[in-house]
Amino acid sequence: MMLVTETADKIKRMEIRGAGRIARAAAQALRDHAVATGTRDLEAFRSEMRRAADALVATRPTAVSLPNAVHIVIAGLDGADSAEVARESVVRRAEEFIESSLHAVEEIAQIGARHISDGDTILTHCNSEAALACIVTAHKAGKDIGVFATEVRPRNQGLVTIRTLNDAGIKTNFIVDSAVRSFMNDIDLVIVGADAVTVNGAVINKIGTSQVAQAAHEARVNVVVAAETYKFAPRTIIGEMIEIEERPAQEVLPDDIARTLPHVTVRNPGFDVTPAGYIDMIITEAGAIPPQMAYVIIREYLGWGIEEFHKTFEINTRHME
Ligand code: RUB
Repeated sequence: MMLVTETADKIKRMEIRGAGRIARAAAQALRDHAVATGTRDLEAFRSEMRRAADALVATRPTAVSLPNAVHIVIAGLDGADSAEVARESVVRRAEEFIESSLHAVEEIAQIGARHISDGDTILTHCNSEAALACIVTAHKAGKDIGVFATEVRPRNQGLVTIRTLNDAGIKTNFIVDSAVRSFMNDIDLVIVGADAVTVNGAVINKIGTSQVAQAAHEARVNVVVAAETYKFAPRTIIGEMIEIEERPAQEVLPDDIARTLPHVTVRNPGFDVTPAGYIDMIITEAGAIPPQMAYVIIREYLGWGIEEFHKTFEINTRHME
């Protein structure tokens, strides 16, 4: 479990962060763990891999890319008839997932870049490799663009974003989160990433995204979400909600100050929900879709319909009829 524990710790500490990177790191950890687990006993191998899968999924609750990736990688365990076959399946599926994830980001970048016009000013929030890939690809295509990037309190992911934009040679304005509305009239397009997309087309992303989207909506600025299909949440089909991670108070207010304020409670949700009505389109590797088509991605692309849940979890359908 050492490799898995190491990766799980890095995800927990946010040394590995961002929904796509977390998913690929989990797939890689499962692959390495499968190779390192030498047992020839099928049952022992299965339970070892399931333990590893659970440890990875338990690290952070919101990014659906994580359980989706883990599910994809270990999906062949049940059907395998020997430890060797099961091991091969985990290795193959993990490698395929990582490759397809990288490919998806490239695909999204191409589609997203076409939505960016010469002369556009784009606003992005947090640090999303999918959103940044669209912006950098448009810039590389010779479009003259500028970017506003937010700071992203309390973890300052905006610093990572401006480093990437700067290194690509893109003119960038760095603003505090609360300045978004002040600059919205200068913005042509908002592009953000996603940690999860629900069946009704709502997007869960870094805290503050919904305020950005609301300000954009008011100013008639289009909001585009760049999200690989493995960020769509199958379990929202059966009514499950996405858990919003509540992070430690110390990220917002140091303990020595908090101790002097006994009546003050810090609230520190890591993510928020942007309703479909504020989103113009979601760009996936399967093409750009209106958010209202999220169900189609979950069903046709990820292969999860209500029937799959019946089979997998033996849901009692009588209540639904
Ligand atoms: C990261 C975040 C990103 C999405 C999409 O939050 O909200 O916008 O994960 O990123 P955190 P990507 O820093 O808390 O992990 O496009 O890279 O998957």
